[in-house]
Amino acid sequence: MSSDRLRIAIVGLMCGVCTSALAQTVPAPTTPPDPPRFDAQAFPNFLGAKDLYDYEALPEYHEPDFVAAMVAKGELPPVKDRLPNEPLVFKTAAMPDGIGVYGDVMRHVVGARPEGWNFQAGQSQGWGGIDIGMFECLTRTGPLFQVRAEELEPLPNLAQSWEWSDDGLQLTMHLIEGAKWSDGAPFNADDVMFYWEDNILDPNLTPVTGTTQETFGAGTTLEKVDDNTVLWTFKTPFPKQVLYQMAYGDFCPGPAHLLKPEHPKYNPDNTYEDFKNAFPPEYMNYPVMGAWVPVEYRPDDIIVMRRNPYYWKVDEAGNQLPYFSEIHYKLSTWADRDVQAIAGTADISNLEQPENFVEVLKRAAEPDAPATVTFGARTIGYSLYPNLSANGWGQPDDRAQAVRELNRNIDFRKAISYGLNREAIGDSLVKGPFTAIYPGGLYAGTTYYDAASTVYYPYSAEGAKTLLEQAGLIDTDGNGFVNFPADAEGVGGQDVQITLLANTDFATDRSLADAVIAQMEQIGIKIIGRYMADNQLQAARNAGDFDWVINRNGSSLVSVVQNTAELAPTGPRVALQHRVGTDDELDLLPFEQELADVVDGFIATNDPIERIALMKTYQQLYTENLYAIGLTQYSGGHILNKRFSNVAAGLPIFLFNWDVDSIFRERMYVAADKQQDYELFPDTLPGAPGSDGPVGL
Ligand code: BQZ
Repeated sequence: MSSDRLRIAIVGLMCGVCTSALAQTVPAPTTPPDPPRFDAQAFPNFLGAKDLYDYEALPEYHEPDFVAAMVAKGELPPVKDRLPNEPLVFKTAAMPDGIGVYGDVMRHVVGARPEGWNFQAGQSQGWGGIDIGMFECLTRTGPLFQVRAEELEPLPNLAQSWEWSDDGLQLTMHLIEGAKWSDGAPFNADDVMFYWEDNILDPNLTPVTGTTQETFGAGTTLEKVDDNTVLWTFKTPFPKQVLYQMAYGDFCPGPAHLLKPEHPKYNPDNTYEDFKNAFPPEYMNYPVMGAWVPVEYRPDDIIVMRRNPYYWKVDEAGNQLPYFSEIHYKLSTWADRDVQAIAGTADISNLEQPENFVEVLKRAAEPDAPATVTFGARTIGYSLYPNLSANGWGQPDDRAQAVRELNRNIDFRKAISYGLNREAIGDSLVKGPFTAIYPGGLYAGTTYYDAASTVYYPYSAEGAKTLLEQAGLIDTDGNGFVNFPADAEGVGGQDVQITLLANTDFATDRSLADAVIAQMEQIGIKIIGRYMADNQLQAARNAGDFDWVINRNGSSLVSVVQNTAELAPTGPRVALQHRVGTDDELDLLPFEQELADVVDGFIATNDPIERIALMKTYQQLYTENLYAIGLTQYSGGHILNKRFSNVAAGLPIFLFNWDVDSIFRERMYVAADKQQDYELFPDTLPGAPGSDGPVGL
């Protein structure tokens, strides 16, 4: 028997005694402390879903003067012929400042870079509102932050209306009729079916947000009924949940009239890489259903977009939206976005990196500050995700495989959690009431959160060390770091070395990685940081090429109803930290299977009481078993230039979706007397797809 096995045996033998020793060193789990009071939090003026907008034909329509002049010159059809039969009409009563006026520009800054325009085939446009502004989806959820809880259901968007069959196994969806892409081509069911059949169902392609057929329920099918109608068929009755998946990022079809000729199924000369890269960022005037079209791209500098002359939304006076004829996306860093927005050289930013809070709030407090900062609920949360697969996902070598085995050991995961001083982590980001201790799972302050169901392993370095020993990890060579047991395959007796993936696009991700590395060292675990830019990190993460990864959580843990399936390993390639391996099997731990069953149960029921109960069970399972390990939770601030109108109160930077969706940019405006002269291409409209730049008077 090996020496350390002997040591553990002796420890075990003495267990009569040590259980109490263990109890002494490892504090009992508790519920997390309540988050500090956060008086800066603003609250929405809740309203009904139908109060926001509806679809109807209006007696007359209007457009900016320069567009009317182009119509007069015969360069464009009249506005009524560019609009659908029943445009989407924003209700004035729900517009905080009412009907707006045309003019001015909204200036954004983004911290990532566009890979190309083929979002549906997996290319990122640089985030920060670019993709959300270009690609409209079947339903819409961002604006739901202001909708009364009892009326909460995804809003119609490209899908104007829908009805369920009596047995609830079919959903007939009516698309907006007569709408057009920004180049004038008709939008219809063929665009929807191309996205479904030749992107989602095509195993060679994965949309940016990782959409799969399972996203809409295992075995779900979709078929075209006619040009404006599609029919969904489900395996379980009334899966109303699925309407949330038809919103941003999972069902936002691209222009089939442009994409299909490049797809290998229809163009055998093209490979899937050719198709994915067929529309690089240099390709201008890419057809969209969104309010603005890219007309100018200067690498590492700026993307300029001009109004979509066929945009299918109006205000109650019949003014075709948007009110801004131009928007900018400056290509810089996420941190610079805050700096520029509070300085007034940009107009909008999500203050999502606590490292910037103090400086920004100091400037915002000055009377001549060009922008305001408003805080919503604490909906930004970071967690540490240990890779839980031991089935070959990501082709782990011996060391990585040994780490996976540890990750799957509850004592090891508890040791990590006890070893994390979350209060210190929060304070290392920003002092004050912003951050809260976050054990993991659902967030305090959100709809389905239940404190009593939340298990919190309070900070205790001693407790952590005891649990590491319990997991068979002892510092056998006395260098301060624990070692693998001598008989561990290929790594016996070596220091336990764990790599930690972290995103370099965000200072917060790096700060958290540094804190985790330092605190793990305190308990004897050696962590090596692997720092990568976002696109690279996503590729490594999706390939399973990681031991641990730090992740800013998505909307599922905030809203529960959005991306619900992602709350657990409900499918082969759904969970961030556990996917099928080389044997195409998911080697779930028993609690993971329970989590998946609870989430499937939540999706399958519409009973609000049952749902609340299910989420209590979910929270208990998640936090007790440390499905992922929470690091911190805080509210982000929304920086917005003071000259903008029609901004709803209590906007969270992130809930069902990001601010840039929730805020309705298409109905925001600047009053005439406040308008600035920032337009780079005044009086121009997008040109033909692929042509250079906009076309003007
Ligand atoms: C907001 C958002 C709009 C992606 C991205 C970025 C990527 C993730 C996430 C956020 C950026 C901004 O978030 O940080 O404030 O503007 O764009 O899309 O974090 O790295 O992969 O999921 O949305």
